[in-house]
Amino acid sequence: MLGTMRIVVLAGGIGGARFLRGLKKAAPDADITVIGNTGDDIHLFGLKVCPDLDTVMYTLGGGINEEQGWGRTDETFRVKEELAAYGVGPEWFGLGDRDFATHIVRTQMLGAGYPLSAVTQALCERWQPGVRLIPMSDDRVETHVAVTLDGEQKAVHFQEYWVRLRASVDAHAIVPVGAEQAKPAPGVLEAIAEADVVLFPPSNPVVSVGTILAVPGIREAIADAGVPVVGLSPIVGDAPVRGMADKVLAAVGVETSAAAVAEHYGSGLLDGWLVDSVDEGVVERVESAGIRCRAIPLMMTDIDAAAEMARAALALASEVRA
Ligand code: FO1
Repeated sequence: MLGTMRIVVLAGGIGGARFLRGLKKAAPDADITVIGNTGDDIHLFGLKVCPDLDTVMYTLGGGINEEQGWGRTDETFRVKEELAAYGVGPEWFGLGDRDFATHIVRTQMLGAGYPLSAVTQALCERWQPGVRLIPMSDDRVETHVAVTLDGEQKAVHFQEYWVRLRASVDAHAIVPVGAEQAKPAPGVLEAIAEADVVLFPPSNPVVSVGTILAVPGIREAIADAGVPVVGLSPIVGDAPVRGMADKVLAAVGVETSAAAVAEHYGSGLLDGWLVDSVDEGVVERVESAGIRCRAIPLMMTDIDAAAEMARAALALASEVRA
């Protein structure tokens, strides 16, 4: 390919961030735009928290808590303890002191009238993630999960479902509240139109990539861009590599398997799909759905493993382009 390769990646939290770290290593000269999921965002203590944007920013900027995969390194929880002493919760969400500073700056800028995309750019001035990180939308979108608790049907915020309930109850429905009215943030559609390749990392297909695709215009722009779209399965064997993809896939009627997730995206969107070596057996099924498929190791055990996955995704992209 002549010139700088322009890559657009739709990213959720941990899986997206770790894949991006590998992609940067695999394609150091590429121009990478990350469209981040903001459906996980939550307002707590009067502050706006954007877990997925922050996970990408901290991971690529060297500030992430590696073991946890979210939050800051060397974290302390003094502020949270003091809030708890006032009886102010929620106690189930772990916000550390260093992380708090990010949310204070973000909330202050939003209050001053800056859109989330401009705020994210300002936060990235510090972290220098080496990619252009854009929220999917400047408009508020909040993923809610319909559950039955104590015999009662109710909708809870995604963070409450995942962090407080630990996805221990079935999800009946996943609703990206506000998505229908949301507009893609400035730069999102332009980046897609100018991309040479679009990648879906092994992020959650429903609450991460699915939420981004639910913003009107984004799915259409990707399908119409006329460039290879390649995804990596977040399901290995019959289980999610991390997180609760099985619970939220069940809520949208999709079986937890690498092949079913590819079919869920569909050949109208996806040109190529990478599955783990243990799922070699589904390659034929995915290909018969009109999606080019390869089986390779998909465990991001370290940066080199993630870089190998990124190389395979880019190789599959050039293969489907040919
Ligand atoms: N995940 C947890 O399991 N427990 C937490 O207390 C928690 C706090 C938290 C604070 C800031 C942040 O950026 C992320 C945080 N996460 C926490 C991760 C987050 O809940 C999810 O993993 C993502 O939203 C899913 O992509």
